[in-house]
Amino acid sequence: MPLNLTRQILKEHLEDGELKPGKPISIRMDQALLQDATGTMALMQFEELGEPRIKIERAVQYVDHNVVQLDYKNPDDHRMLQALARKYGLHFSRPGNGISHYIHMERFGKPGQTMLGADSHTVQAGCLGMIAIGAGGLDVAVVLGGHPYEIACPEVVEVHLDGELQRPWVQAKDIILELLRRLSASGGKNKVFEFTGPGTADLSIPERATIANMIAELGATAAVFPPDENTRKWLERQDRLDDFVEVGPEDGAEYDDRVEIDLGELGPLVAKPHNPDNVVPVEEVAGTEISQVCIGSSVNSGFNDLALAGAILADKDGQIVHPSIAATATPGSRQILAAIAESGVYRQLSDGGVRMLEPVCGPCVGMGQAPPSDSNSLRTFNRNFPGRSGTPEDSVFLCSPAVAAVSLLSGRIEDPREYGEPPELLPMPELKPYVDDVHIFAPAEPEEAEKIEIPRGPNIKRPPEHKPLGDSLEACIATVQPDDISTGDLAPDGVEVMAFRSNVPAIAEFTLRHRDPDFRGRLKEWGSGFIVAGENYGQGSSREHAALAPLHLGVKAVIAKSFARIHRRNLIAQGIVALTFSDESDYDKAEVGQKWSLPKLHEELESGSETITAKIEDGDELTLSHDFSEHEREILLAGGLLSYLRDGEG
Ligand code: MIC
Repeated sequence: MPLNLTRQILKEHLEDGELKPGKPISIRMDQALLQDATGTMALMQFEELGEPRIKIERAVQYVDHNVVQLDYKNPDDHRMLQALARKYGLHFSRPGNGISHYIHMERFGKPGQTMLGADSHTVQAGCLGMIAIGAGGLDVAVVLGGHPYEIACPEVVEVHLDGELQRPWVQAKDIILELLRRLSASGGKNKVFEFTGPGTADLSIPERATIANMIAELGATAAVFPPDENTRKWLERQDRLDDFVEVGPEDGAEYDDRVEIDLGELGPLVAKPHNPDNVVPVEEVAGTEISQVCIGSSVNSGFNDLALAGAILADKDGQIVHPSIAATATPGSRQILAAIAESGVYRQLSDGGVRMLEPVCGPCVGMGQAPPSDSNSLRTFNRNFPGRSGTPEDSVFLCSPAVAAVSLLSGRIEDPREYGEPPELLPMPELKPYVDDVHIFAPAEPEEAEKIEIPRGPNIKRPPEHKPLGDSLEACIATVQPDDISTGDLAPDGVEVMAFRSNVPAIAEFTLRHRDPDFRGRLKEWGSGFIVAGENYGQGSSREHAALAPLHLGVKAVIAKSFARIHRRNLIAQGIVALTFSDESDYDKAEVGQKWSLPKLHEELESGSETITAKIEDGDELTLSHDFSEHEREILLAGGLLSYLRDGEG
């Protein structure tokens, strides 16, 4: 059977298992990506593995998330990360270089390779034809140690793009918003989306990057854009022609499923609060008053994204950012910053009244630029989960740079097709002068590395211990949560909370603070507890703090209608049992404070039973399910992935 590209890459990297959708497979990883907010825990867990150096072709530690230096906490993390990277063999990208995903696409992504990253948007690198997957820090640590990564073999969905986008008013962002509209935030679970067709060939690499990045919002495993002439040209401009590899789907390649989009039919779309899949045509929200417009983030921070807003502001005399709104623009990387500065785009934006931000994640993760109370914010970002902007009762709309650019002028959401004649963009200057890696530091040589001492500040605490599972579990239900709880509900975004990413006891104090403020108090009183939740529990980011913090508070099991892929795995890796209801209506039986037990858990996991028996204190018995692989059952029995590997069972 002719193979699609995803299958070919998986086959070439397969260490164990069978390439049958749903079956567990272990994949060898060529590269790893870490960022500072997840990297501290990942590298401290790597230290626990006791390996002297990483055993992977290329790993890069970026600093782009926790860059607000309000006090010593974030800078202490960065200093530790730089030393850890130097010692253990990772490259280190200094703060100010840009957003990890954007730089990785510029400098390191390679067609045909695999990558695991401690960030859900690692998938962005799929724009260059690699399989790049987001994961929790511990899984990345284990991959750095030379182990393969285990996942359920994904289905491969062909996304066939026909026709042409009506640029500049309809953009790549609208393609991914359309996929979200059709398939929903959980519609990509255990799937890789491989893009084909003439509409795909027409997309630039940054446009593909926007789509690949936000494939994470579908809960998908990865996105793959088979490399082509555009990929070759991109790598050539980056002085990396040698990294180009001619791979692609075989003629007549088969896929497990297919989605078709006619780009000519597509109009501008907007995701309304509070989920990226809450997508409507722009007409439906046009006229909505806004207090803020933010352009940039790991998506839509390329040259053309910023140049369009600049050109609109410079298009007619007196056209400025409307006085009732605040606007920001973020370039994706130092290269883009240099390009907008040299071309004149920076000046257009700044003269027009846009606040120019440094190339970091910034407002996308609530690092500043929180919107005012009771107002709407329009952003070209990838997520709009409640409170993510830093304002608890926020109302964030996601859109393309075209919608954002025209809305700057009126202070209301506008349909860009009504703007009239599109303005001319300033041309992008030659990239050559900016392509260098002087700010990406290579690791130390092994002899020097041995002597490097790791500096740790007072906010840096070692990762929690894993304890082997007992025969059974018994605990009270500590909270009952609805569908679509995001990892941001469990470990919130923003300057205040994210500064505790290397301090699990401290970050645990913020768990579910908006959803259930008494949750922590209950757990402290009881010492342990279970979480009950609806569908798609743990959607969104890869932050394993959403598992580490509950673990610290005493959460032993989460019983949900369904889990998002990365968070499910993070729970297991940290030794928290992630179970589902065999009969979803049993969810309604759960009440806070009620005692539930899993009386035969150890035996059932050990024997490979497909179901787990649960009892409610009043005598009701129910059946729970799981989809643990054999390894995952062993990991849970050992109390977590670290103890599983340390005890030599891996
Ligand atoms: C995100 O976009 O949600 C983040 C912040 O990049 C996270 C990583 C983190 O929480 O540090 C992600 O996507 O995994």
